[in-house]
Amino acid sequence: MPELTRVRADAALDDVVGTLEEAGAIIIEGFAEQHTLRGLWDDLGPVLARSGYSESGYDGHKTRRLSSLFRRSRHVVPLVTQPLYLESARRIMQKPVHMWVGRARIEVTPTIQISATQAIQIDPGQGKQPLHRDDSLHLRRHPGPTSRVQLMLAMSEFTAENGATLVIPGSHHWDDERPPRYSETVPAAMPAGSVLLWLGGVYHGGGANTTGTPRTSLTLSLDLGNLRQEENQFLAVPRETVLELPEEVRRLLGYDRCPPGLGWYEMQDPHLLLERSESELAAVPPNLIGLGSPPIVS
Ligand SMILES: O=C(O)CCC(=O)C(=O)O
Ligand SMILES: [Fe+2]
Repeated sequence: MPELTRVRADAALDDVVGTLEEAGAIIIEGFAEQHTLRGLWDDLGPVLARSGYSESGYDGHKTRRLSSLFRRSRHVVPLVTQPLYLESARRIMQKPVHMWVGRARIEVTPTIQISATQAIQIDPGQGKQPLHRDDSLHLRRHPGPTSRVQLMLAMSEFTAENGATLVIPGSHHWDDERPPRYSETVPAAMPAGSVLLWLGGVYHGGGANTTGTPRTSLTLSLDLGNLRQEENQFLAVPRETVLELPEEVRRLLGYDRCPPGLGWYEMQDPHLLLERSESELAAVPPNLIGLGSPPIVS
């Protein structure tokens, strides 16, 4: 089995994008700053410890999961905005698409958005999770364009014995008839503070924890902006919290529209809702697609 490529947080963006496109996965060591990791433990650790086990075998009877992470911790922000993650996701998913509007050939570039957030703690005794592709949520067909780039932060060390995520490198190139096998996986063993990044079409699953201590992680996904978010971020993150976030993160949470015209509010860019009062918003002329007016050509 090919090993996972490992780089440090000072790696070049081109190299990370190249590895992700070819192998579908990469480990970046030293990704999270120490104070971010400590802050995540402070904010999420106690709540995670009180969270019950999942009811479903797929999610794990010995696995604790905690969601709504942008509501629970401001330390999630530097993870999603770390350029090796955010810019890789942009480069891989924000590919221009052309279309005809009348006789005008226009190119539009989709947005990307935060989809799901979870802290995942695999406790001793948890078995392997079934191998799966996370982009199956959107019924994607393979091989095909990538619609998700996912991050898994090791909040504690990941080892082959304690449940490190199992990954099949290159499996995003497979078609939809080939089933995944555990014998084809490699464990994403990595020190705390490292991340595994992988594409939505790559087969993976949580590993078994045969040790006496939990494996703790945080995962979040960036999806193409024209798909439904896995976790309903409008319900998960209250407006007061959204208002404290930088504009780029607000837009990633869904206060944005994906060209040519998805996600509008009052026929406008929904981010205006965060910037203006209702009455100011009513005075803004409708601009449904936000592309300007393509020329009318006979
Ligand atoms: O916890 C892990 O290592 C993987 C979890 C996962 O892939 C999932 O729940 O979709
Ligand atoms: Fe998964």
